[in-house]
Amino acid sequence: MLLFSLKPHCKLTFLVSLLWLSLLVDSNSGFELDESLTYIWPLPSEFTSGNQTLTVDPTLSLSVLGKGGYSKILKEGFERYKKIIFKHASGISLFQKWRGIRSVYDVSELRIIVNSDSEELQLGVDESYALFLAKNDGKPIVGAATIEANTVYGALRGLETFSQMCAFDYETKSVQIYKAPWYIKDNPRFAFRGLLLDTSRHYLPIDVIKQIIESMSYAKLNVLHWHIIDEESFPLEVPSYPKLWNGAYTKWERYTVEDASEIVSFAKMRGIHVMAEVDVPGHAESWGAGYPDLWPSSSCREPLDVSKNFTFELISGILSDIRKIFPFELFHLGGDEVHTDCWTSTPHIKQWLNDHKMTAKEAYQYFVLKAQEIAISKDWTPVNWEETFNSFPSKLNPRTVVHNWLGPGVCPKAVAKGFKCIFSNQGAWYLDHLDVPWNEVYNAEPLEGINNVSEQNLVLGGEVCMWGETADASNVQQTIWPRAAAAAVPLFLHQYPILSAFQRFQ
Ligand code: CP6
Repeated sequence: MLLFSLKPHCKLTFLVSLLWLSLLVDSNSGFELDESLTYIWPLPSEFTSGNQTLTVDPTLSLSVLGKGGYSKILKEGFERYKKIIFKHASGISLFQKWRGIRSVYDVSELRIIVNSDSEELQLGVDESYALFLAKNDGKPIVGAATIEANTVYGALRGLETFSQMCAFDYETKSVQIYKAPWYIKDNPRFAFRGLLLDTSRHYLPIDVIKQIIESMSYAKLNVLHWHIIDEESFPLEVPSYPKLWNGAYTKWERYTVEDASEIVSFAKMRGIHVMAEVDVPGHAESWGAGYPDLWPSSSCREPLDVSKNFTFELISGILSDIRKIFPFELFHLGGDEVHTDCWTSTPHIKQWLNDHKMTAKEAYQYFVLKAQEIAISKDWTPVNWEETFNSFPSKLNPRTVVHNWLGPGVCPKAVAKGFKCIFSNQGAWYLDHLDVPWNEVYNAEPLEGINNVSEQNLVLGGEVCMWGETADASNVQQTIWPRAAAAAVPLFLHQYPILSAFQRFQ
């Protein structure tokens, strides 16, 4: 419209400037790589590079060798990464048909050797891999691109690295790997590299959760801590107690058993564990929407009524039902922020405390230990927030994993007593704290204050927490990243570059 209303000479100027503009945009779209840097995040533990440039065939094929043989996890993983690597593939083939340039590629086949055929995904599963990339000099021994791993999950980490090494070159319209030959050996520092998602404060649609899981794999994070329910809403279907999800915000903001299972298998395809949390006895008000007997009284609704057998029957029922959904060996029982005022002020509970000669604090311990026994009886290892350890360290089941959040000091104390620990210091790794800059996330050290190697080995790893009070489907990804990727570095690397060089920008 604008063009037709312009005078002819203006029209020409306008078109010429449009042309310039498009050229400018075009030439700017070729991102300049700094040759001195290695564009892999987190950086692999060991690598050497050279000065060759390899071209990658857009019809790149996969050949799987070793015991791994045919594996759906591997094949689907390869197809996912191929789409990422050749995002511009349609551009490539059109251009090449037109100009008839390059038809010989350095990398036409990716060989993946998987040594074990077990696809069991347990904590500490071997995620190591080696990646070799070089110009194929015609010798039949190794292909130009080879990933070797002990498990399919190690191979997935190798594929992630491979995809990060492939760069689209806007000039030749081809995918290239710079600085070959590459020899990479990589192995994560911690077995537990987590992200907490909270679907109680704001419901997150299944597709959003899947996108988050997919993005976790880009930073090699491997545990989704699913804080499914809390005081605000109970979005999960529990078949044995069908009124529990009356506590959902609406009937559209719910997860069926099938939805939850779909999330778990989506995660497994990416080598990601799902650790579910049922937070008791605090943070559970929403349970009473369906079963008001769980509340101390209708006017005092939290923590769950410690005096009733029904409370523990129901916890056992929930855990039995969801055991079928969550195969991961760790299960989070919460246990944080328990304010016992409703217990001491509600007559029948006050009476019960008297009869059992318990203080409110002892009743808190009684509740947590009973919940732990239930989880253990379902063959789960219980995880509890640090208040449980801070309140009764010598009473906790010795298998308990202590989950830090209040400050940096608890993991050193917990491991000194022989407990396993997960690091989530809120000052650094609570992603809802928007004022924490990425370099502080990067600088948090899960082993801080732990000097003895056998105690260091009790730290399973750490987790960044995306609490849901101030984040919903519209902004959750933007709040998680890029800072979650900053935490991925101390979680993945034994030795990582210190940040002092960057700190002057702060
Ligand atoms: N919900 C639950 C929360 C928090 C915790 N547990 C929390 C507390 C303080 C901050 C952020 C989150 N919202 N169930 C603590 C583990 Cl600053």
